[in-house]
Amino acid sequence: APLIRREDYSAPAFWIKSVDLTFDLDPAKTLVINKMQLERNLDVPAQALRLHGEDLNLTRVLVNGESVSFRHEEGLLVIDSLQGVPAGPFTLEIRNTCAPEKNTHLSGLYTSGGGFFTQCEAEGFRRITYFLDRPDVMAVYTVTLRANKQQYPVLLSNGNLVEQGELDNGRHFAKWNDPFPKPSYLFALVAADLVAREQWVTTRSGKNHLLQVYVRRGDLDKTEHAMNSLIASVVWDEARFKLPLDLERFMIVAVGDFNMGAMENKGLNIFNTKYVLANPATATDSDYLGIESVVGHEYFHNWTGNRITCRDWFQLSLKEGLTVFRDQEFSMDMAGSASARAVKRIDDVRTLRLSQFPEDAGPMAHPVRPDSYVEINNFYTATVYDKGAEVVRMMQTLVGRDGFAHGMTLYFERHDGSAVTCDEFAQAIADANPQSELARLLPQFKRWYSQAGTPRVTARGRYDAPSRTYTLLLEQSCGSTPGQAEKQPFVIPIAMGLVARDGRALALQLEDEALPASGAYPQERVLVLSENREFFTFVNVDEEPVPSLLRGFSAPVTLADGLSDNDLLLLLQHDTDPFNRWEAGQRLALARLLAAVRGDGDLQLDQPFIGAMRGVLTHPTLDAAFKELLLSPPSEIYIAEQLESVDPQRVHAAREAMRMQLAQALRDDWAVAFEANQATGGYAPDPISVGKRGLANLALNMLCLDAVARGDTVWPGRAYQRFKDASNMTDRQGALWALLASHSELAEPALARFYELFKGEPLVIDKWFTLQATAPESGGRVFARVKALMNHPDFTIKNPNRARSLIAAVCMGNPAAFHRSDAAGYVFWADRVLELDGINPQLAARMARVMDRWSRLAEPYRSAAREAVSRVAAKPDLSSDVREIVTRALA
Ligand code: HT7
Ligand code: ZN
Repeated sequence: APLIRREDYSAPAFWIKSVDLTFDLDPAKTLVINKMQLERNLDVPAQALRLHGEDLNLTRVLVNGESVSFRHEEGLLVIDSLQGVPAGPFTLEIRNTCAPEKNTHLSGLYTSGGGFFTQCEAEGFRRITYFLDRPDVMAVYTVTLRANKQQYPVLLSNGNLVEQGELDNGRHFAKWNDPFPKPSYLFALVAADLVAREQWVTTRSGKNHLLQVYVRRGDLDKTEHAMNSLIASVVWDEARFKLPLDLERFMIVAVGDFNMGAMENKGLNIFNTKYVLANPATATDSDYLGIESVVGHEYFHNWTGNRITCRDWFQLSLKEGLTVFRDQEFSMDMAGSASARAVKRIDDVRTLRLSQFPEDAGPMAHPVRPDSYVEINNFYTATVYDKGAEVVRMMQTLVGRDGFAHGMTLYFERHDGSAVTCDEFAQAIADANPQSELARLLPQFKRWYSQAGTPRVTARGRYDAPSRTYTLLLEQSCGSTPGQAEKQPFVIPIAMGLVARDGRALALQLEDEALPASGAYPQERVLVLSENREFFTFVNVDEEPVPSLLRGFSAPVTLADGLSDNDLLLLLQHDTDPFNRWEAGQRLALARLLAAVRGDGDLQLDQPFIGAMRGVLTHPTLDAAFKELLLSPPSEIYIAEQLESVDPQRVHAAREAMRMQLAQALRDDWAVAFEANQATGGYAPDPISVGKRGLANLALNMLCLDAVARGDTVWPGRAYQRFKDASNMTDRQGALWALLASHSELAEPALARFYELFKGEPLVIDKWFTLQATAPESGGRVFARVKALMNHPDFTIKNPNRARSLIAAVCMGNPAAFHRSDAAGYVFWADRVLELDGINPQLAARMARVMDRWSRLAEPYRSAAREAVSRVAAKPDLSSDVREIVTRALA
């Protein structure tokens, strides 16, 4: 497959103004009648009409009702006679068939659980009918669905239902019209036997809207949280950004077979069941939070993505980075308290560091706005989504929250209804804030869109007692990434404060700075680093401070500030910024873990560290959720990222040793914390209750770890009892995990009981597979279990959730089980990628990314890993999806 380059963009030769689609739905052979109104684009030279099409059977082509000759050319249908047609509209009618039940790619029109569903982003519409399947071609759609009424009583498409009725032979039809011009990737249809939870809402303008959540019969009791999240999203977008719901009807449909999380089709969002279905018995707190954020994300796309869309797929972050930023802000606003907001921010930063930082340092590194791709599906990445969101967040930091909201308003004034680029977004935010640092530095700021790699910021402070000045030297650099050897300096906003030895926050007066109107110098400010090296001098500083830099993780960079253990202990105790407080604790833990891994492997925790952790656990006022974050050591993946050469077994051993020592040293405190954090009353996923359940589960885990090591059966017994009696999935799963993670012999009966209880609940059975695949490895038992589970009657590689629950879980979520000195993990990985490639190339390519960082492994892992990647690459008929990943990995 060819490399597609951003610089080669050219406008389409034709516009499709409207399209009238009729579907005769049949799993084996669906007929699609596609009547389009087209016009030549007079701004570009006259060309033949080239329509995209993939895996289709073409039966008829008529131009203005007359048959024309056509030819096929590598995934295109070419009509030469349309070159230079006169200006003005003409009609093109195409008839084709496709085979939904054979569509295992889950892109285009496919069947799942006896119904029909679509997934068109990025290029799935061309698997339904011939079209200009590119986001800058926006058309008005009218859609008629015809299907057997008994099997498919619900017939849905985008927009408004304009007509429905009966047909012969037990069939019926529904006709939908979407008045908003949209790109083909936002088209959707659903035909299935579903039921809906419905809710009418009245928005600020006084308009009534019908919200619907469609699920399979029997799942209605799991839709309340999704509906509440949708209502909250509608309210939030109107309140925070003045963006109202523009549709009479907004539908969410859940489907069990889905490649990603969800899809923002106009007015008809299609969701992976994982992000819709929840009740206290089946879903954990983290599932509840995931649903809120994904429902919000897809809803927010209605403006940032649908009303204003991307000119081309290189601009994907225009909608994805911005919408992730919006869903993060939504979740933070929903969380409420400062502490709960910080917990959410820490969670988001952890995700970024676990997936985006490694991506930016590996063979798949690419700018937020990529320059080229072979397969666009491979670029729905952590960089485009999560780093893209950080870029938007930095803009907000530079122009302020109100300034950013004004920028958004200008963006919609300028571009509503069109397909634009990242440049246009950044320009609108800057133009709405002409006095801002963003406006002053805009061309340079946009390097965040064009340069890949994670910048490294080095900070050195010098206190001069005689002059009472503190000078901070900030320097930046960024390593080379594929195709980008040299980097120009970025614009890096660094939120910061200075902390005195007694924990006070000091006033921050920069040299030559006049007293602000407020009458006091601030205790927190944002320094903007835009050169390779810059000095910032603070005056009237009475004592040598400890700098607290990059507060709230104000830029997606790594920071080397040279702080000592004592400095970090001070920040852990006193920093007014909760993010940096957490960061200080993580850095103290990380330093000890890295010393053990790099040294002789031995980890002996020191009293100052244990004392600090005890201080956190027993702190009288810290929120439970925050304590849990502070007391959880950095993950094995994050530890590995800090190393030049990675031995995953040593990393695992060091982290397990830290967990064990914290379990033993704080035994009594864990017991107190467990008892003190029992959430009372009925289940609610509010931040306080979530925090309590999280800390109680961590405490139980530590108590079991310590007990099993001592041969004590009391805590494992209590955990088993709790597992049996739990009234919600968070507690049940937490207790089961405590047994698994401590290698208790009660883990087996608990697992068996869990399966029996939930064998009819696919999403819970996914958890059952994942728990077993991610349990701490010991002596190869976890890996052996995973291989055995591949033959479990409930396992199928064809369902993406199930495949992820076992294969991705062990390969990505359990480094010590996966990276084996006998290479069996890599052989397993290669076999699965090759197997999946024949079924679902998108999913196979995602699994293939497991090996992105193979070249950093220590021997013998490194050679064995390369061999496995080479074996995949050697398959002659590999999909272009997987080929792009493994080719880059081996480059
Ligand atoms: N915009 C949606 C992307 C998506 C997708 C992309 C490729 C293949 C399958 C897909 N399913 C959904 C999801 C989102 O970011 O909201
Ligand atoms: Zn999105």
